[in-house]
Amino acid sequence: MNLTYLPKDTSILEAVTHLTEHGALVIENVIDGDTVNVLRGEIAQYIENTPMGRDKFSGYKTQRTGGLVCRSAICRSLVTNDLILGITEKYLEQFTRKIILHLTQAITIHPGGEAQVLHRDREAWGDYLPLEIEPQLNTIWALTDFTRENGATRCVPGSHKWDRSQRANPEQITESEMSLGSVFIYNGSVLHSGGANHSSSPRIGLNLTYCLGWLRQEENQYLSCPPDIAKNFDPTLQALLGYTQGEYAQGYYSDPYSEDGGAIRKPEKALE
Ligand SMILES: O=C(O)CCC(=O)C(=O)O
Repeated sequence: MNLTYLPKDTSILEAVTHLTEHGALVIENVIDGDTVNVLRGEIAQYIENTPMGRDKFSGYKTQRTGGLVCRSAICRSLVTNDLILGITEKYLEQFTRKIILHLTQAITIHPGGEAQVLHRDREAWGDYLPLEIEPQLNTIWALTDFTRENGATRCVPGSHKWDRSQRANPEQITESEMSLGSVFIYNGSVLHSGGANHSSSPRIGLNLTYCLGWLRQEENQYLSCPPDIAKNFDPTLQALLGYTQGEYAQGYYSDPYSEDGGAIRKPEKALE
Protein backbone atom coordinates (compact mmCIF):
# COMPACT_ATOMS: atom_id res chain seq x y z
CA MET A 1 0.00 0.00 0.00
CA ASN A 2 1.39 3.40 -0.97
CA LEU A 3 1.43 6.38 1.32
CA THR A 4 -0.89 9.29 0.49
CA TYR A 5 0.83 12.63 -0.30
CA LEU A 6 -1.22 15.81 -0.01
CA PRO A 7 -0.33 19.43 -0.82
CA LYS A 8 -0.13 22.03 1.94
CA ASP A 9 -3.38 23.66 0.78
CA THR A 10 -5.25 20.43 1.40
CA SER A 11 -8.46 20.76 3.38
CA ILE A 12 -8.78 19.48 6.93
CA LEU A 13 -11.59 17.17 5.83
CA GLU A 14 -9.59 15.65 3.01
CA ALA A 15 -6.68 14.90 5.33
CA VAL A 16 -9.00 13.43 7.96
CA THR A 17 -10.69 11.23 5.35
CA HIS A 18 -7.33 9.80 4.26
CA LEU A 19 -6.19 9.33 7.86
CA THR A 20 -9.38 7.47 8.71
CA GLU A 21 -8.80 5.14 5.76
CA HIS A 22 -5.03 4.67 5.83
CA GLY A 23 -3.90 5.76 9.31
CA ALA A 24 -1.04 7.85 7.89
CA LEU A 25 -0.14 10.40 5.20
CA VAL A 26 2.38 13.06 4.24
CA ILE A 27 1.63 16.75 3.70
CA GLU A 28 4.36 18.18 1.53
CA ASN A 29 6.39 21.35 2.01
CA VAL A 30 4.34 22.83 4.85
CA ILE A 31 7.27 24.99 5.97
CA ASP A 32 10.13 26.38 3.93
CA GLY A 33 13.86 25.71 4.16
CA ASP A 34 14.59 28.98 5.99
CA THR A 35 12.16 28.10 8.76
CA VAL A 36 13.72 24.64 9.07
CA ASN A 37 17.17 26.25 9.31
CA VAL A 38 16.09 28.60 12.10
CA LEU A 39 14.51 25.70 13.97
CA ARG A 40 17.62 23.57 13.56
CA GLY A 41 19.71 26.47 14.87
CA GLU A 42 17.45 26.83 17.92
CA ILE A 43 17.83 23.20 18.93
CA ALA A 44 21.33 22.37 17.65
CA GLN A 45 23.04 22.82 21.01
CA TYR A 46 20.47 20.66 22.79
CA ILE A 47 20.86 17.90 20.22
CA GLU A 48 24.62 18.07 20.56
CA ASN A 49 24.31 17.53 24.31
CA THR A 50 21.86 14.63 24.00
CA PRO A 51 23.22 11.11 24.60
CA MET A 52 22.49 8.24 22.22
CA GLY A 53 19.64 5.85 23.04
CA ARG A 54 20.27 3.29 25.74
CA ASP A 55 18.48 0.32 24.17
CA LYS A 56 17.54 -1.16 20.81
CA PHE A 57 14.15 0.55 20.71
CA SER A 58 15.41 4.05 21.41
CA GLY A 59 18.37 3.33 19.11
CA TYR A 60 22.05 3.09 20.01
CA LYS A 61 22.83 5.62 17.25
CA THR A 62 19.75 7.77 17.77
CA GLN A 63 19.44 10.92 19.88
CA ARG A 64 16.08 11.95 21.30
CA THR A 65 15.94 15.55 22.39
CA GLY A 66 12.83 16.73 24.26
CA GLY A 67 11.42 19.73 26.11
CA LEU A 68 11.19 21.60 22.81
CA VAL A 69 8.25 23.86 23.59
CA CYS A 70 10.51 25.73 25.99
CA ARG A 71 13.53 25.52 23.75
CA SER A 72 12.32 26.62 20.35
CA ALA A 73 9.99 29.38 19.13
CA ILE A 74 9.59 27.66 15.76
CA CYS A 75 8.67 24.44 17.52
CA ARG A 76 5.97 26.36 19.39
CA SER A 77 4.60 27.65 16.11
CA LEU A 78 4.55 24.12 14.65
CA VAL A 79 2.70 22.75 17.69
CA THR A 80 -0.05 25.30 17.03
CA ASN A 81 0.11 25.16 13.21
CA ASP A 82 -3.45 25.85 12.02
CA LEU A 83 -3.61 23.02 9.49
CA ILE A 84 -2.10 20.36 11.76
CA LEU A 85 -4.12 21.42 14.78
CA GLY A 86 -7.29 21.56 12.69
CA ILE A 87 -6.69 18.04 11.39
CA THR A 88 -5.86 16.73 14.86
CA GLU A 89 -8.91 18.25 16.53
CA LYS A 90 -11.22 17.01 13.80
CA TYR A 91 -9.67 13.54 13.75
CA LEU A 92 -9.91 13.05 17.51
CA GLU A 93 -13.15 14.95 18.21
CA GLN A 94 -15.28 11.82 18.55
CA PHE A 95 -13.18 10.77 21.55
CA THR A 96 -12.55 14.01 23.39
CA ARG A 97 -13.56 17.64 23.75
CA LYS A 98 -9.96 18.75 24.18
CA ILE A 99 -6.66 17.54 22.87
CA ILE A 100 -3.32 18.05 24.60
CA LEU A 101 0.32 17.93 23.60
CA HIS A 102 1.72 14.45 24.19
CA LEU A 103 5.38 14.68 23.15
CA THR A 104 7.96 17.00 21.64
CA GLN A 105 11.10 15.23 20.51
CA ALA A 106 13.74 15.78 17.84
CA ILE A 107 14.82 12.32 16.64
CA THR A 108 18.28 12.25 15.09
CA ILE A 109 19.19 8.93 13.50
CA HIS A 110 22.90 8.84 12.79
CA PRO A 111 24.65 6.89 10.01
CA GLY A 112 24.71 3.24 11.00
CA GLY A 113 21.52 3.55 13.06
CA GLU A 114 19.36 0.46 12.73
CA ALA A 115 15.66 0.29 11.92
CA GLN A 116 13.37 0.22 14.94
CA VAL A 117 10.89 -2.58 15.39
CA LEU A 118 7.47 -1.78 13.90
CA HIS A 119 5.14 -0.64 16.66
CA ARG A 120 2.00 1.32 17.46
CA ASP A 121 2.48 4.46 19.56
CA ARG A 122 -0.70 3.74 21.55
CA GLU A 123 1.34 1.01 23.27
CA ALA A 124 2.66 3.82 25.50
CA TRP A 125 -0.58 3.33 27.50
CA GLY A 126 -0.18 -0.45 27.62
CA ASP A 127 -3.08 -2.41 26.20
CA TYR A 128 -5.76 -0.98 28.46
CA LEU A 129 -7.44 1.28 25.94
CA PRO A 130 -10.32 -0.26 23.97
CA LEU A 131 -9.32 -0.63 20.32
CA GLU A 132 -12.32 1.45 19.18
CA ILE A 133 -10.75 4.48 20.85
CA GLU A 134 -8.01 6.22 18.85
CA PRO A 135 -5.93 7.95 21.53
CA GLN A 136 -3.64 10.18 19.50
CA LEU A 137 -2.46 11.81 16.30
CA ASN A 138 1.24 12.26 15.62
CA THR A 139 3.49 14.27 13.37
CA ILE A 140 7.09 13.94 12.30
CA TRP A 141 8.34 17.11 10.62
CA ALA A 142 11.26 16.48 8.27
CA LEU A 143 14.17 18.71 9.35
CA THR A 144 16.35 17.00 6.74
CA ASP A 145 15.12 15.30 3.61
CA PHE A 146 13.68 11.89 4.52
CA THR A 147 14.84 9.16 2.15
CA ARG A 148 14.73 5.39 2.13
CA GLU A 149 18.51 5.49 2.51
CA ASN A 150 18.73 7.83 5.50
CA GLY A 151 16.04 6.31 7.70
CA ALA A 152 12.72 7.86 6.64
CA THR A 153 10.00 6.66 9.00
CA ARG A 154 8.68 3.28 7.89
CA CYS A 155 4.94 2.75 7.91
CA VAL A 156 2.30 0.16 7.12
CA PRO A 157 -0.71 2.13 5.85
CA GLY A 158 -4.02 0.54 6.80
CA SER A 159 -2.53 -1.49 9.67
CA HIS A 160 -4.50 0.54 12.24
CA LYS A 161 -7.48 -1.60 11.24
CA TRP A 162 -5.69 -4.93 11.47
CA ASP A 163 -6.22 -7.64 14.00
CA ARG A 164 -3.41 -7.09 16.50
CA SER A 165 -1.94 -10.54 15.83
CA GLN A 166 -1.33 -9.77 12.13
CA ARG A 167 2.32 -9.21 11.13
CA ALA A 168 3.44 -6.96 8.26
CA ASN A 169 5.03 -8.48 5.16
CA PRO A 170 8.05 -6.58 3.80
CA GLU A 171 6.07 -5.48 0.73
CA GLN A 172 3.44 -3.84 2.97
CA ILE A 173 6.04 -1.57 4.57
CA THR A 174 6.51 1.81 2.93
CA GLU A 175 8.89 4.69 3.71
CA SER A 176 7.70 8.23 4.39
CA GLU A 177 10.11 9.71 1.86
CA MET A 178 9.62 13.47 1.86
CA SER A 179 11.52 16.67 1.40
CA LEU A 180 12.65 18.83 4.29
CA GLY A 181 9.74 20.95 5.60
CA SER A 182 7.15 18.24 4.90
CA VAL A 183 5.27 16.45 7.64
CA PHE A 184 4.37 12.80 8.12
CA ILE A 185 1.11 12.39 10.06
CA TYR A 186 0.07 9.07 11.61
CA ASN A 187 -2.32 7.87 14.23
CA GLY A 188 -1.49 5.89 17.36
CA SER A 189 -2.68 2.60 15.92
CA VAL A 190 -0.80 2.35 12.64
CA LEU A 191 2.40 0.28 12.50
CA HIS A 192 5.49 2.41 11.90
CA SER A 193 9.10 2.80 13.02
CA GLY A 194 12.26 4.79 12.47
CA GLY A 195 14.22 3.44 9.49
CA ALA A 196 17.87 2.39 9.25
CA ASN A 197 20.28 5.14 8.27
CA HIS A 198 22.55 3.79 5.50
CA SER A 199 23.60 7.28 4.38
CA SER A 200 26.55 9.34 5.54
CA SER A 201 24.56 12.11 7.29
CA PRO A 202 22.09 12.25 10.16
CA ARG A 203 18.33 12.18 9.56
CA ILE A 204 16.48 14.61 11.82
CA GLY A 205 12.73 14.47 12.42
CA LEU A 206 10.69 16.56 14.83
CA ASN A 207 8.14 14.34 16.50
CA LEU A 208 5.23 16.45 17.82
CA THR A 209 2.34 14.34 19.02
CA TYR A 210 -1.11 15.06 20.46
CA CYS A 211 -3.45 12.92 22.56
CA LEU A 212 -6.91 12.93 24.06
CA GLY A 213 -7.21 15.51 26.83
CA TRP A 214 -8.13 12.87 29.41
CA LEU A 215 -5.04 10.71 28.92
CA ARG A 216 -1.65 11.03 30.58
CA GLN A 217 0.95 12.67 28.36
CA GLU A 218 4.13 10.79 27.39
CA GLU A 219 6.32 13.84 28.02
CA ASN A 220 5.28 15.51 31.24
CA GLN A 221 4.50 18.99 29.98
CA TYR A 222 4.04 20.54 33.45
CA LEU A 223 7.63 19.58 34.34
CA SER A 224 9.10 20.20 30.85
CA CYS A 225 7.32 23.51 30.61
CA PRO A 226 6.52 24.82 34.10
CA PRO A 227 4.11 27.71 34.80
CA ASP A 228 6.78 30.44 35.06
CA ILE A 229 7.71 29.76 31.43
CA ALA A 230 4.29 28.72 30.09
CA LYS A 231 2.73 31.98 31.31
CA ASN A 232 4.48 33.77 28.41
CA PHE A 233 2.97 31.59 25.69
CA ASP A 234 -0.21 32.10 23.72
CA PRO A 235 -3.42 30.66 25.17
CA THR A 236 -3.73 27.95 22.49
CA LEU A 237 -0.33 26.59 23.41
CA GLN A 238 -1.01 26.91 27.15
CA ALA A 239 -4.17 24.87 26.69
CA LEU A 240 -2.28 22.22 24.71
CA LEU A 241 0.29 21.94 27.48
CA GLY A 242 -2.59 21.20 29.87
CA TYR A 243 -2.97 24.55 31.60
CA THR A 244 -6.75 24.60 31.26
CA GLN A 245 -9.42 22.59 32.97
CA GLY A 246 -10.22 19.43 31.03
CA GLU A 247 -13.55 17.77 31.70
CA TYR A 248 -15.58 19.04 34.69
CA ALA A 249 -13.18 17.74 37.32
CA GLN A 250 -9.89 17.40 35.49
CA GLY A 251 -6.75 19.28 36.29
CA TYR A 252 -7.66 21.58 39.18
CA TYR A 253 -5.15 22.20 41.93
CA SER A 254 -4.67 23.75 45.34
CA ASP A 255 -1.83 26.14 45.97
CA PRO A 256 0.51 24.57 48.56
CA TYR A 257 1.80 28.02 49.58
CA SER A 258 -1.60 29.59 50.10
CA GLU A 259 -3.44 29.87 53.40
CA ASP A 260 -6.81 29.67 51.70
CA GLY A 261 -7.61 26.22 53.05
CA GLY A 262 -6.98 24.39 49.80
CA ALA A 263 -9.47 26.21 47.62
CA ILE A 264 -9.77 24.60 44.22
CA ARG A 265 -8.10 26.55 41.43
CA LYS A 266 -8.34 26.07 37.72
CA PRO A 267 -4.94 25.36 36.11
CA GLU A 268 -5.10 28.71 34.26
CA LYS A 269 -4.62 30.34 37.66
CA ALA A 270 -1.07 28.98 37.84
CA LEU A 271 -0.14 31.17 34.86
CA GLU A 272 -1.30 34.47 36.36
O1 LIG B 1 12.15 8.38 14.07
C1 LIG B 1 11.20 7.94 13.46
O2 LIG B 1 11.09 8.04 12.24
C2 LIG B 1 10.08 7.22 14.19
C3 LIG B 1 10.36 7.04 15.65
C4 LIG B 1 9.32 6.25 16.36
O3 LIG B 1 8.42 5.71 15.80
C5 LIG B 1 9.41 6.13 17.82
O4 LIG B 1 10.45 6.44 18.39
O5 LIG B 1 8.41 5.68 18.43
